[in-house]
Amino acid sequence: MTPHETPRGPVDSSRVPRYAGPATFARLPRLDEVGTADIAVVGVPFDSGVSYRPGARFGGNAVREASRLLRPYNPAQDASPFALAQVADGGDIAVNPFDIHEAVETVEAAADELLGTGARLMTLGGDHTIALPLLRSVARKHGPVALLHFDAHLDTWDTYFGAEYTHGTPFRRAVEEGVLDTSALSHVGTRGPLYGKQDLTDDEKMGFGIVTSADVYRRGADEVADQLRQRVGDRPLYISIDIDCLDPAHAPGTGTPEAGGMTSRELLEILRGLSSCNVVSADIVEVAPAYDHAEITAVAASHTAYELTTLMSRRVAREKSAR
Ligand SMILES: [Mn+2]
Repeated sequence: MTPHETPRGPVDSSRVPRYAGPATFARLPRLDEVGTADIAVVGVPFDSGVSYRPGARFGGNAVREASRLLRPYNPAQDASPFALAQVADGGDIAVNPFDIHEAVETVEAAADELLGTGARLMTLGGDHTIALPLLRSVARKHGPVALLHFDAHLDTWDTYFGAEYTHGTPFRRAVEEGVLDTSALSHVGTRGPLYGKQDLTDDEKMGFGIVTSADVYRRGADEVADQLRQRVGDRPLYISIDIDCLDPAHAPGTGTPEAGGMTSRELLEILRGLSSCNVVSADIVEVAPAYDHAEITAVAASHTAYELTTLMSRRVAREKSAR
């Protein structure tokens, strides 16, 4: 897209009701309708890496359905994300459900292609396995990236049943492969029982800091966002959000729920506090609609994607005006 071209926005809801027509993310155009995008929203319907409840392969489309109600102006960030940048729905990456290694390769190749067009990625999972190929691809473009990982769990375990690629292991693999900047790694929303204290020792050795769910409650979203922003600085930042970072009251539709989580309000406020950060791509994973009720989880995920998209579109606009 040339800098003077006006981004094509969502379907006009004063003419076509929000519940009508195809459910692209936020009723935005498809990527093939606009050619290239500053931010491509892409689904990854893959859940062969889960250790407990399956079903996140249906997450992307559930989030798209729930995103019909997103409106064009975001007052919390004082920005119209779909006017600042071309955001488009790139459809789904078709991955092999029977071969995890092949699926990981497919996601990586698709991400390479999209990032190669200059787009930032807003990925809708799928289970957390997909963060590894996405991080590989992002690091190929930007070098090792800072990571904010919102999750009840560490996801830095080594293997499950001998498998190295699972939804509980992507960030250990990413550290081993050198695709993360180990001076700027944080988990946020961590809680729940572990296999042993060694899990925390190993995680710390990899370079992760931890902001627990209880820390967020005690210190508040603003202070937590300040701390995360200082840790990340202006490094290229990848944000990975496992929807189970939220309490099951706010996100029941997920594979490995843990009590005592953040509220959706806390998550959204922390993200809004990261407005100066250089978010180069992001994912939202582990939305499993079969366990959802009244779209509670999908609505939370769609609003989370909206805040992430706004962060990225503001950064795109700043970079364009600086050129
Ligand atoms: Mn996870």
